[in-house]
Amino acid sequence: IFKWCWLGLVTVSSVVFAQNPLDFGSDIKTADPSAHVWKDGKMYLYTSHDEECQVDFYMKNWHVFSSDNLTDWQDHGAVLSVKDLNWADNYAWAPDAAYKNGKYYLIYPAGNGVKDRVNPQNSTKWMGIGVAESDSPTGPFKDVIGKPLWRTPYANDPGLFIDDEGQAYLYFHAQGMDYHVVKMADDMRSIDGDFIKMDMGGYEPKMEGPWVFKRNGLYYFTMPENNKELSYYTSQSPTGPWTYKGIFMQQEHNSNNHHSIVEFKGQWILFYHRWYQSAKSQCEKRQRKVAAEYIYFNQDGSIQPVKRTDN
Ligand code: FUB
Repeated sequence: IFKWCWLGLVTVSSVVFAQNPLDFGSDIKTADPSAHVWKDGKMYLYTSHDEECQVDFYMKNWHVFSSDNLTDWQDHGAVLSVKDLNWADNYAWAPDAAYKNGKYYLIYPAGNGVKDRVNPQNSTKWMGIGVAESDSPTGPFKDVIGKPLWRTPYANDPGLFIDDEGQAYLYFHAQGMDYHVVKMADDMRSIDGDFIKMDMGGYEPKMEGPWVFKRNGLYYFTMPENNKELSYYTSQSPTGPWTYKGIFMQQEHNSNNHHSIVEFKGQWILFYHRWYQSAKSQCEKRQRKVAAEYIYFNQDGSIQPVKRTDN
C-alpha cells in the first residue's frame, strides 16, 4: 500500500506491502512475474501459471493481473494458452510484455515433447520463443505469426527491453547461446540482424530470467544467477559490455527465482516468486506464488540488498 503524506513542501512516500505472497483473490499458483506500468499508470503483472502440484514445469497458460494500488488486484484470466498455438502444447514458461506501435506484445517460451532424464539422447522436448499481440494490455493475445521467432532444443525466459528511441531488444536463455541479445524488427514480428554475444566482464552465469531496465541513464542487466540468487550488471549500453555488480537477493530453499523490477509512483519495486508450503494445500511440496518487495538504490546507482518479507 502506498501512503502519501506532505511534510511541509516535501512529499514522503511511506510504503508497506499488505501481503506476501500477493493476494490475487484466488489460490492461483503464479510464477515468473514481468511487471510493467503502461500509459494508464496502472501496474500490470504478466505471469506464468503453475498447475496444482505441478510436475516438471508442465504449464499451459499465462495470466495478467492489474492493480492501481498493489493491494487490490484484478485477475484478467488466461490471456494466452498453449492450446491457442499451432506449434506448441506445453511449457508455458516465463513471459514478458511490451508496448509499441499502439499494440501490446506478449513474448513467451513454449514447446512440446518430453525430457528423458535417464537417457537424455531420447529426449523429444524442445522450446521456442513466440510473440503474440493484442490491442489491450490485458489481452486476449493472439499468435499472429503462427510459428516461433526462434527455436532451439531449449530456448526460454525471453526478456524485452525497449530503449528511449523505440528500439526493442530481446534477451533470452538458449542452450549453448547464453549472454546473447538480438534487436527486434520494428513490427515486433521478427528479429532484426544477428545475435550479439554480450561481454559479461568475464563472468559466465547461466542466463535464466534476464530483466533489463534503465535508471538515470544507466542500463541494468539483472538475472537469477544459476536460477537462484538475483544478481546484476550495469552498462552504458543495452548490449553491454556489462560489469558485474553482485547479488542483491539471496537464494531461498535452493529453488529457482525469477523476477522483474519496475518504477511505480516514484518507488522501485521488485516482483519475484517464492516457494510456499501451505497448510491448506494438498501438495506435500512447496508451490510457487508471486511476491514483491521495495527496492532501493544507493547514490552511485548500486542496488541495496533486498530481504524477503512475509505478509
Ligand atoms: O516457470 C518455468 C521456469 O522456471 C522459468 O522459465 C524459469 O525462469 C524458472 O522460473
